[in-house]
Amino acid sequence: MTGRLIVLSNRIPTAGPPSGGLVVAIDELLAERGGLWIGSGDDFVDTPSESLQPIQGGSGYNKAIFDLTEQEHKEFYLGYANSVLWPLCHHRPDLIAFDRRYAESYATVNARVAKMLAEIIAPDDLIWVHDYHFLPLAQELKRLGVSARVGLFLHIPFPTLPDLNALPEREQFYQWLAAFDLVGLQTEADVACCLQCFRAQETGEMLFDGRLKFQDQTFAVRSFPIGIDAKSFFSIAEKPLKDDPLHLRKEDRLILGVDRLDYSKGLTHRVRGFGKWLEKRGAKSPRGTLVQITPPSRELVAAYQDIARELEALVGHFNGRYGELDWTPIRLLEHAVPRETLAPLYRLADIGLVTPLADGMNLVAKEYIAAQDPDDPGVLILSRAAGAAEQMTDALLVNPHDSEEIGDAIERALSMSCDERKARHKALMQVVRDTDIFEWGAGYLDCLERLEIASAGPFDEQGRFCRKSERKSDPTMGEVCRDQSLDHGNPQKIG
Ligand code: ADQ
Repeated sequence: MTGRLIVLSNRIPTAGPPSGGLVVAIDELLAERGGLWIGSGDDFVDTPSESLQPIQGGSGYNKAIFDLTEQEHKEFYLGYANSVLWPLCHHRPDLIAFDRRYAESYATVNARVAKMLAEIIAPDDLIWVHDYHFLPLAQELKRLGVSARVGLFLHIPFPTLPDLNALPEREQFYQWLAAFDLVGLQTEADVACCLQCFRAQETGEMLFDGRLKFQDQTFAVRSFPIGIDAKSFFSIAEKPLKDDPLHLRKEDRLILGVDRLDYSKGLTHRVRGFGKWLEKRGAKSPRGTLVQITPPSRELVAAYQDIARELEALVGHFNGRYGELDWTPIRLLEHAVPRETLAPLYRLADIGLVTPLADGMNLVAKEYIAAQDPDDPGVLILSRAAGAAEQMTDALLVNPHDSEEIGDAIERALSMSCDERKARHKALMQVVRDTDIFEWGAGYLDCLERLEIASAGPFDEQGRFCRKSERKSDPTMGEVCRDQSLDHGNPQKIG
């Protein structure tokens, strides 16, 4: 058993009890094993402190924040993280903001956070870094002589090799990642992409034990598909909404979209797809109303500023064209709604429409499934470009760029028999339950802790790390993946 768990994420819940799947999971993991959660504070300062500042709020563990200046918020967070790395990883190199000050600020903030961390890390601590805001952190810690194990989990897609070539700091990008002991990615497709990028480098090679070597660093890359707290989501969804906020007719159908306002979420393509369905809808078809709940995000980033206008124009166009005196086909809400409203809305919806153009996982797809009534479930229409599509193959999978295909999927979902809906939901619910947020957190940490023992095995034949629930005990090989045996496959000993 290793020492303390130290979690670093850009955001940290600073007030009140934790809410939201990821935050709850990290809170529970830390409460169970003790440790420290570090993130940036809510207020900007003129001169950032050189040490971490403890804050109240962790039950059974500690919390601390680091400062950012307003300039750093602009250049490190809105700049390098969200105007360079975010578009890079979401296949939009055309949207990358090429401003060298962003890279400088990113390096400065990461170096400062690493220095503050280095002062408090003990050699047997486990450091778990979240997301693209802190890619250089392990390299900085190593420079400072920290020997503790450091893992990264990237919540967004891994960039493709051609896209990575658009990054001015591409050389550093490889060094940043290789300095971690474990790079956790959402999907097997992301792992394949990461391996391809490293193997294309002169000094990149794959070792026999499945780890990667780059220059003088050796590290592991594995997929850990993130999940939700399915049980709690189901129980919130079961509580019906007070009064009927939608006022739809009994025979009307509800189609629901829930996403941050982001170009990666495919919102205009989605509305065009719904427009195709409206266009083809027969005179006797039921009315379908699309409720799209879309709170703004990163409004100060240039690439985000036109999306709302474009979306509003499209919604106005289709409502004008297909609406009737007593029916507005698309309702657009540009603000968040509380979870207590969102979960029962998912349950009411005949279709969950989740069509991002690129997405690390997409938790809305999993929340929609968890919220359904198993005896009369709705249908999930899911983009093939969402990480979730790798696991949720019983959804109606669509090409998010093709509005015709989205329109046809809506028609198919609305006419699907109850038996087919139930069978698809059952299979999807199994996936959501088996890979929930707690399994994800425990699986990642288990892998990070076991790295020295036979390179973090066991892995299945696709190179995916097997979680505790997926393993069996083999008399000669120790713990192996359940679907492997000595006769077929290549189990790796871990203990
Ligand atoms: P996001 O891009 O934020 O997350 P997603 O996975 O869908 O995307 O999570 C969004 C969360 O915010 C969900 O829990 C959802 O319920 C909530 N939310 C979204 N719109 C809302 C609204 N209008 N009102 C209230 N709540 C809303 C990033 C990556 C994803 C990855 C997650 C987790 O981009 O690919 O799945 O991290 O790793």
